[in-house]
Amino acid sequence: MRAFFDPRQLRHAPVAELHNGAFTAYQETPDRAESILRVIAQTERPADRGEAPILAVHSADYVDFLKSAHALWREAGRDGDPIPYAWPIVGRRPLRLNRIDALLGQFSFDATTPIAEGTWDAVYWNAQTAVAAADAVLTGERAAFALCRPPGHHSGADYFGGYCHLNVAAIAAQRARDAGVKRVAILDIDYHHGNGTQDIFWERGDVFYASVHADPATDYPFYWGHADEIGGGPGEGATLNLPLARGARLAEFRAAQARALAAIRAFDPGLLVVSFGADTFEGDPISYFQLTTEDYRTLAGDIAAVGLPTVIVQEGGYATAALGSNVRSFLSGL
Ligand code: OKP
Ligand code: ZN
Repeated sequence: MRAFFDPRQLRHAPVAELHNGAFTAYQETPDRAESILRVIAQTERPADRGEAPILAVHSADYVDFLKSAHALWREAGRDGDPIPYAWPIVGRRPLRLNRIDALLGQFSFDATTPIAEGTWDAVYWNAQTAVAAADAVLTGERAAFALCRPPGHHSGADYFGGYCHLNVAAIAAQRARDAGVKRVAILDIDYHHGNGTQDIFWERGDVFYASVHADPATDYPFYWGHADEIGGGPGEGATLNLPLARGARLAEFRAAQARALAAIRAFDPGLLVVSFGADTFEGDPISYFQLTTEDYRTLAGDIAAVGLPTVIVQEGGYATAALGSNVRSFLSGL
């Protein structure tokens, strides 16, 4: 299977994050990509398709903000990496403020995700990696792997958070739509609900979003991913949320994924994007499912059996030493 990666994706390297009330070492490290690179025979560097595929998903003012945030933080006289800490709560009147502190809140939903000096460069190439994998499938490959890092599925059209800045799954899906694929499905099997992806396609009847994830009653991102969220307007019925209780093993996960795949089959898409997170692994340091390395091959086999051209984008997975093996297992099942 063709795999894509650009070494500039490593340039996003924040030092610390706010985790459970304290600053701890940033979990979403460049090492994660290195762990996957060690098990993949070869990766190709993506072509540069410019900002158009990014702007097909994200708003122009948000993209401008991402490019300038770190420099604005420095201009404000600050050391370290900007982390949002003040938000216009829902219902607050919209204001157009220029102060970096206000912009950080305007364009984010949580305080877990810094913007480091190299972040724009890294997420730009992260997006190109997703576009390249989509293009490979659009030109005849049965499946292609985008070694995305950082992940993307928590990022919405105009917000970052949850280690995500640009929504790589959404960018790949929209790329396929813009190439003429009439209906696209996204299967999100990261431990966490992909709130950004859901928001982006909430009112869209042409992109189906199905997610198996930890119940947001107990797990991040809390405010999205409940079973009664099914999409709105023309997108009503094109969102499917399948939350699972902590402790889920292969049997429960596989049954939920089977429901998602049945719904995707019924939607009859021309292309499938899989948001693959290996943070469902039993050894993951921030998650509470119990999948084994071998289980990923089984789950991928079920996905392959649907027979759709498939773009796999990497999302989470924080047991870094095992990450490569888990990804290899998953890709082998496809
Ligand atoms: C990104 B992806 C804080 C827990 C939340 C952010 C998790 C982001 C996961 N105690 N931290 O979905 O793998
Ligand atoms: Zn996750």
